[in-house]
Amino acid sequence: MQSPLSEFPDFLMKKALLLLMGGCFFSAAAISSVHAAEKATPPNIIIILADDLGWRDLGCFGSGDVKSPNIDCLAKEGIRFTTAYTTAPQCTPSRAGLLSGICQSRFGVETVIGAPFQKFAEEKQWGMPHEIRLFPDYLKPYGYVSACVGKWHLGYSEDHNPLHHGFDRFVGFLHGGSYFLEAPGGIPILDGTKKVTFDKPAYLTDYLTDQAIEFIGANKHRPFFLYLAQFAPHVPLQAPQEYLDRFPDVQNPNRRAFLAMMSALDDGVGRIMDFLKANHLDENTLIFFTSDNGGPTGDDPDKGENTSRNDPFTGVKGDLLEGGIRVPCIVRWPGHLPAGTVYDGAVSTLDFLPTSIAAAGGTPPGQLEGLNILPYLDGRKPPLVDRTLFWRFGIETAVRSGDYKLFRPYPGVCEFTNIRENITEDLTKGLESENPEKFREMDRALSEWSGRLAVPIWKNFFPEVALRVLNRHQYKGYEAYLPGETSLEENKRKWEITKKLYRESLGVDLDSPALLSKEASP
Ligand SMILES: [Ca+2]
Repeated sequence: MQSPLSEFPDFLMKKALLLLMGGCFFSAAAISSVHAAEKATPPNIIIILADDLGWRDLGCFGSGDVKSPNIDCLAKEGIRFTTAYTTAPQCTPSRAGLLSGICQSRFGVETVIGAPFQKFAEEKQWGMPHEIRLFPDYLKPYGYVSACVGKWHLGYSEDHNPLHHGFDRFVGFLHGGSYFLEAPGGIPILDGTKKVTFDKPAYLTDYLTDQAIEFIGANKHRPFFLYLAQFAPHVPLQAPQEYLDRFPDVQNPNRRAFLAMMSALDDGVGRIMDFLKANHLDENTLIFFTSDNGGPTGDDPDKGENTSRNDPFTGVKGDLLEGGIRVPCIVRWPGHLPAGTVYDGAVSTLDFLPTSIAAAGGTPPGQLEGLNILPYLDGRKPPLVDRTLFWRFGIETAVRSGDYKLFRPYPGVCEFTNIRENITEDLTKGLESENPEKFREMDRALSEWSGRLAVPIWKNFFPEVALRVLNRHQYKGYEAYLPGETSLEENKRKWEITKKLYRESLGVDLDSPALLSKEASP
């Protein structure tokens, strides 16, 4: 294993070399002066969140065909994390955890808002509870202005507009999905609360980049927080010809579109960096880049699959295997964090908020669950190797503690392994019998943690996720699957199939009030 801090002794040497090479390099500011600067001028903070981007889907994470020179450059100028986790394997709960700094299951935002509940979300005003504070509220005392640009997915009704959750500016869409080429069409793009009208066709990824740059330009003389939640590379797989033309030799149209979408996402990062540099803002800006969940691998866009890759991990968007929750992650803050390093310690998107508060000169309040990771990254504290992280997503639960992981795909079944040695989570390498003491300790911790969580405000299970985990454990014979959301009637049918699946295979009653909130049933 590479030590998280193994590259530190070479750090200054590397920086000098990079400066000499004149390419994509670290700024000349000295790390030794940074802690005084931390208190002087609060840095701008930018989170760039990709949607459904798998762990392998960047050049700097080893993808052979994804071209991401600008995102790779962030990694060369910052830290690349090999063991970064989101708090959930799907959009809504993952975003709720990231923006609040609190595990979303503590306040009932446990599964996704969307099919088959799309129609109920607005009517029942499901969304981020208003009493839970988000990034903008925590940063406001330090003089920050905040913008949410892109996908929200934390409530569709007007009272859940980001403007009602502390953001000063919002441009984007409230729903979980949109179109790339038809946008503006289909799902409305909002500027604040008003629907945007477009004079000419726009490509969503480029449009959101434009809006991000406009916000930065308008606020360059004060500290700003920009949450840029790009929709790429989520389905539908759509890209304009100019991006498709960059991949003329790719035969698979879905893969070609994915690569083109990634190219647009990467161009956007490059344009933002160019703008920051041109305005002398890039050195005093802390940037996080990550994905909201693991990739929905596979090649059937009708099932939400986008050809993304999570290898070497097993699992996909929707489950708590590594492929569902381990994501590519990069953090860049010149002069404060070492450039061009790789960090193997376990970090979480829950860490983004406390880290940002610390960077702004504050002390993260006790209710936040993540860590200020700055002292772990600049060598003031030892590597994060023994950390414990918990997950609950519907009936799936998991805990990682140091090198061990315990995953319960559904009640009564567990997978326990050394995740560092068994990164593919091969079921034949289970350790329950070899290390029963550790197993019992983690199992107890997981059920105690889970027992303290809130009852979900809504429940949303997917037959396809159930099928995957059942098949992994040799439950066969369930082929029923209704893709997408078509009508209320079909939604109800989909829900009935899900319930039947769990009841007959596992004896689990999804309508049980003890398991989940009754209120949320359609
Ligand atoms: Ca997602």
